[in-house]
Amino acid sequence: MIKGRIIKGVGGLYYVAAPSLVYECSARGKFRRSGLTPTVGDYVEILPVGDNGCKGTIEHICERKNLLVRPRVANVDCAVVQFAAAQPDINYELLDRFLILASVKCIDSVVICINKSDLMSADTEAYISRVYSAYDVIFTSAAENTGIDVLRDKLIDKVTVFAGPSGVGKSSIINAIIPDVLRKTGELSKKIQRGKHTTREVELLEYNKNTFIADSPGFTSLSLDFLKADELKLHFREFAPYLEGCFFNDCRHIAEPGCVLKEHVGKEIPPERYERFVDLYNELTQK
Ligand SMILES: Nc1nc2c(ncn2[C@@H]2O[C@H](COP(=O)(O)OP(=O)(O)OP(=O)(O)O)[C@@H](O)[C@H]2O)c(=O)[nH]1
Ligand SMILES: [Mg+2]
Ligand SMILES: [Zn+2]
Repeated sequence: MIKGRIIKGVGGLYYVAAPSLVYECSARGKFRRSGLTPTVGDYVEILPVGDNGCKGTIEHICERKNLLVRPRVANVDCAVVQFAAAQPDINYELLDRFLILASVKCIDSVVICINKSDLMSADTEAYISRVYSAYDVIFTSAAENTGIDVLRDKLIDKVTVFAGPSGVGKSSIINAIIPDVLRKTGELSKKIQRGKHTTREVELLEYNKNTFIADSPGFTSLSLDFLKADELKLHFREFAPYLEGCFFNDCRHIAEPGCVLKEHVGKEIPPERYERFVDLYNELTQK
């Protein structure tokens, strides 16, 4: 058996990157019958078939540490949540939703990438640096090729998914990170599309042997309906030190007297983030 990782799936065939080459694999029927669908990002064990040496069958799918639904990718190590400093303006509510989703999915590493920094006002930069100081924020410009090296360094030896609204430059940034993506992924790859994303198939683009990047089509909204309102607070990173110790043991940190967390709003906790927490909490309790 050879171990590898699914980097692309097209029409029932899976491309599995193994140490020496990429195998084109079909999946055993047992997976279909058990409802386990091989997924891009999966670690798998394959058996080579035939005599030309690059075809195989997937025999085993290793347990996943996580699974994103859109784009559908398993075993994601890092999420780059990307917005543009301008054109389009940042939708902070959507940005917070992405951060919450990354936390829910137990993605270890989260980077906020603010692209189009060539168009950024001093106000926007100051706002983001203040409100998101609990997160890793990188300012980039694909147009001026700045910040790319810093961002790339964060992604080494990880599987990273880029997410963000349409038109913020996700594909442009990935092209800048992997300028030789066509050569690196050979015939499996097609040019990453700029502008409106048309392809629905997700693909892991290889930067090096252990470093893969998945692009995604732009999001305009992100539903968090599956989340319990009382769990929401766990996904605001800067709340963590203040979740315990309120007057009421089951404090929701909304309007209770003696709320320790609220005492820190405007100090360690940015008021904007707390307000969006309350809005989202109310949304989740009304569903
Ligand atoms: N000024 C400026 N424009 C940029 C920058 N990066 C990308 N753009 C432009 O922004 C537009 C959208 O870029 P894309 O890379 O297609 O954006 P995307 O996020 O992949 O969009 P979708 O695939 O639709 O989700 C293109 O016209 C790019 O040339 C940047 O750093 N500065
Ligand atoms: Mg794109
Ligand atoms: Zn409280």
